[in-house]
Amino acid sequence: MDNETTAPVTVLGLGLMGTALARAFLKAGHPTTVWNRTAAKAAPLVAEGARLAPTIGDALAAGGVTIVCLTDYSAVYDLLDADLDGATLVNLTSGDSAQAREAAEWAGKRGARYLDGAIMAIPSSIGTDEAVILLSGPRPDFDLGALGTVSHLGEDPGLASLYDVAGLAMMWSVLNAWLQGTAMLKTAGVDAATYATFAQQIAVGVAGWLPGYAEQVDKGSFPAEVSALETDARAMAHMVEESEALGVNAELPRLIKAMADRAIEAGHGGEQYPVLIREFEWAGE
Ligand code: FVH
Repeated sequence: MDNETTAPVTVLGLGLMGTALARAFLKAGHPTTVWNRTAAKAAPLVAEGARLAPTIGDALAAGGVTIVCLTDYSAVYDLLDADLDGATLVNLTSGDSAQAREAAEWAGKRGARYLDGAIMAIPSSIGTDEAVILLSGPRPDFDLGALGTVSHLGEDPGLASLYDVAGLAMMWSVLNAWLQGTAMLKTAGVDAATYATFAQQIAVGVAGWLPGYAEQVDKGSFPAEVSALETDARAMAHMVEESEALGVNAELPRLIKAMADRAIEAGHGGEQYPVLIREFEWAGE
């Protein structure tokens, strides 16, 4: 084993996720110290070779990187209201970007090096390549590869949380679109599994458009190379009318069309779909 693999780590918080993180470190050969408010939860990990820190002070003194994985940021502040001088904290507790930046400042004042992070995975996938772990803050000089696919996104500690919610927007939008189509097709006796195969093809196809569309957004120029927004809006009208006629929920189709209609009213009907970025940047009244 090389030095990086055997670097000591400490995990604070042994809920479902913290336990999975500690187990992945143990499996990869890291000397692993654990601490949990309810100490009994540490027993299985201790049986697997983890060292139980009797107090939070002992846990912080154990050396190496300290991973924090608690319910929320207020639990983090409650727990770490101590001298953190010399500690390296990686806070994988879920929160928003403002909370992450605030926690970075708070930890810095107490002498800790602080990275914020987001886990885009479920406990059972931790330790596999499928587990996506996002980090932001100072560039890490340690290796968390035992946990999954780890990416450092930049120095701004809020970035990991921002990517997290951006990823969730992607995930729930795709799932809602699929459920809309499923509800429509069910009225004709098509089951969800049959439509899922077709929906997957569409999702993969649309995902392939992203790099080209991103170029248009970054340039702020939206020539209609494939289809003009006003052409798309006519197809959207069919989607709304069909949903209403079938008696399925038409909220999502109406929202999609309303955004396009606003852009068309603002004079963008001859441009391509990504011109709608302006509708998303607009914060409302
Ligand atoms: N589980 C998942 O699939 C998701 C995936 C995406 C990211 N999340 C985030 O991970 C954080 C922890 O989630 P979790 O699933 O491990 O949550 P629980 O099993 O409920 O464990 C919570 C741990 O937090 C400890 N805790 C809570 N409050 C305090 C406090 N004031 N002081 C000290 N520890 C505290 C709790 O301790 P105990 O109840 O066992 O004594 C657990 O160790 C979370 O941010 C997810 O959004 C997981």
